[in-house]
Amino acid sequence: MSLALGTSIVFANNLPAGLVPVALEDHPAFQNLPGKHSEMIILNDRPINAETPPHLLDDDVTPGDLFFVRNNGLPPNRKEINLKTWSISFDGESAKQKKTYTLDELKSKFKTYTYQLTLECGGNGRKEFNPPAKGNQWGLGAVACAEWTGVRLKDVLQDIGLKSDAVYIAYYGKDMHLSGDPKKDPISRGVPIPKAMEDESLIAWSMNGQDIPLLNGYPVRLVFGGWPASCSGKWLERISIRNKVHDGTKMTGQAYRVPCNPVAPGSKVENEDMCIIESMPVKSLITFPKTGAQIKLNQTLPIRGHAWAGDLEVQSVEYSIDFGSTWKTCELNKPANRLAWQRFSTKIKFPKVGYYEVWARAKDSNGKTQPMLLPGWNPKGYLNNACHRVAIKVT
Ligand SMILES: Nc1nc2c(c(=O)[nH]1)N[C@H]1C(S)=C(S)[C@@H](COP(=O)(O)O)O[C@H]1N2
Ligand SMILES: [Mo]
Repeated sequence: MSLALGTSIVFANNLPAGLVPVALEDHPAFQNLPGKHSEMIILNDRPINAETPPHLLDDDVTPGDLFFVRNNGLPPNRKEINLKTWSISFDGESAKQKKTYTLDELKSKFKTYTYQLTLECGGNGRKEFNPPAKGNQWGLGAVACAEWTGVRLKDVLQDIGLKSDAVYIAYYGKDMHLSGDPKKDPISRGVPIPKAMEDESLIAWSMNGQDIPLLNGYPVRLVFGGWPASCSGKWLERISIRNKVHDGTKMTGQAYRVPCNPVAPGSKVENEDMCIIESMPVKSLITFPKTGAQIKLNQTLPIRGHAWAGDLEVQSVEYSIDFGSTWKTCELNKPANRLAWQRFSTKIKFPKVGYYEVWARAKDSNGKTQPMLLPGWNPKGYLNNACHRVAIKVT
């Protein structure tokens, strides 16, 4: 916690176990995540989890200091990371050979690609679900779209050779389990082979032309745009090519899974009725203005934000100022490349003085739209893609 506060806690021995210093909840001035903006909202410090307020996600490409952090364990220390010797080993029952590449070998042997890729935590928006789900109470800001540079995972997999029975790739990172037990993984997930073989699936060493921030996986990580960000292994050391759906930590049971069929809120769902989350649902975020903005009656309010739709493209974005009763179309840009979020914008005139909410609603290329209030409840509180609501006062 001292790390997050940027100073030592003088009477730390007296701090009741489990009590989070109040400074971490609501005093940005005290917060000090290395390499991160001071207005990041820290949800937990062990492991570190921090989200970005929506109005700070206004850039087309999210800067590194504003990229959310979702850790399941303890990240490696920068001092333990040696760029010259860092390597990624490939193995598994469906690998034709075992092989290890240093980072330098990866960079020189394979062609480099750069894509803007959207990552969203599967639990983003969890705090709105009722009955509530355990876990980080993410608001809206566990999403970002950065420009990632690396090699295509498929080029490396082709160099290794996949047996015909290959089903899944699994990652292992250098972070440590919270218990400190080196035999336990904090998380080890992955993706099915078809997702691994997409052009945009990267082993990336650079975010926005710079080193990846330590908390986001420095020196190298996987990036699978459009899928729950939990698939995108950080501090990547090993990839295993599996002949079955990977069964690593947080792949099985209820983790990163939703009921295969809708259930009533509060239901208990058996493990065998839970399905792994793959492509994320269509969603949008208003990044300007900040909620609570005030304008004069005869002024025009510019609105803008981003929309994304998992593996799909966003077809349209609409806005409403009357609680979803009527909708008007926004301007919508094409994505910079597949799996990048898309900018939407419009200008709004309000009919009279008073309180309004601006709601945004995106539609994906299959014609699916965001739910206005909440999507189907699920036990772990994943996939909340409800419309973003921003409060406006017209005076
Ligand atoms: N090695 C490792 N990779 C990981 C994680 C982790 O804890 N350890 N967290 C996963 C989860 S749940 C998410 S949402 C994303 C978050 O990526 P970010 O911290 O760069 O935003 O990383 C994923 N990859
Ligand atoms: Mo996540």
